[in-house]
Amino acid sequence: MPEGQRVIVVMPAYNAAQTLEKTYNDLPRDIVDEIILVDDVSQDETVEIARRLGLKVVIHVQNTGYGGNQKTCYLEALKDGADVVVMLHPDYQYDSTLVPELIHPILAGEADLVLGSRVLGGGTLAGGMPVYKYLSNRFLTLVENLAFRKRLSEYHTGFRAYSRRFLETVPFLLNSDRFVFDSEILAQAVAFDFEITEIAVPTRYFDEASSVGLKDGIVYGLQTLSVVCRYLLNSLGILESDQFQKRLSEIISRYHSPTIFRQEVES
Ligand SMILES: Nc1nc2c(ncn2[C@@H]2O[C@H](COP(=O)(O)OP(=O)(O)OP(=O)(O)O)[C@@H](O)[C@H]2O)c(=O)[nH]1
Ligand SMILES: [Mg+2]
Repeated sequence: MPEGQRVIVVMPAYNAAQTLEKTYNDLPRDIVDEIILVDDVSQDETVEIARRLGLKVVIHVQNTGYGGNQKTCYLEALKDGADVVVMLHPDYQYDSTLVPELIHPILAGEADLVLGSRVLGGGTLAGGMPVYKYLSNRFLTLVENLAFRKRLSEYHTGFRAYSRRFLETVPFLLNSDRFVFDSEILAQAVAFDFEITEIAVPTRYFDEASSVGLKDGIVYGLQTLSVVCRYLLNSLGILESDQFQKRLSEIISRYHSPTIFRQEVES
């Protein structure tokens, strides 16, 4: 809507019945053109609530995981003509009143990827982030900043905005179906040389806002380190990786391309 740009919010949802309506109510509707919720076979009333709220609902046949869910989210948003895509967890963990601030750098043409940083916001621990998650976040961020030659305050937020140009370029369909998808897409942003920026957002932790425990957290951390290694090996030319080299148009069936890409793709 702002400046003729179509803003679509996507929600990767899994058992979000307790928090979906609150998250929706905080969204500034005047700047959001469409909200898409992708349900990953929730066992609760997520789909019924989303339908009552009037969201566009896409239902997975089978549970794929958080990354798999995002793949559907972005494909749907591109098909629906998004210029800017906001990823918002329906677990009320992020302050959706801040969507205008989050998308501003993209609308202004200053960035293609914006991160809502809880570290930049300060009060990360006071907001309830468990100490072990905070320390791992700081450690992984340090490693990622060194590898990517950036100075971002955190890479592990789930509140992000992407430009259409970005989502039409990076081959995000090659990423994991698990939580590490979020780390992979950032490494792709660096590999494809997109401008990344961040805004400060508050930290909010409560029971329903987190399903990632110690075990999943460790898996996520180790997989993130492996993404960083793959990125470095690729950028040094030691081990080339399609994930950091192929464009989305090169990995998509040409029969689907016209519905996903705005410009015709040269083959
Ligand atoms: N599709 C899918 N989505 C999931 C799954 N588990 C969680 N989600 C969604 O992904 C979002 C993030 O999950 P969380 O468990 O809160 O993880 P997180 O926010 O990355 O980590 P925390 O910082 O611990 O909260 C939530 O909005 C869930 O609805 C899953 O198995 N499949
Ligand atoms: Mg969460």
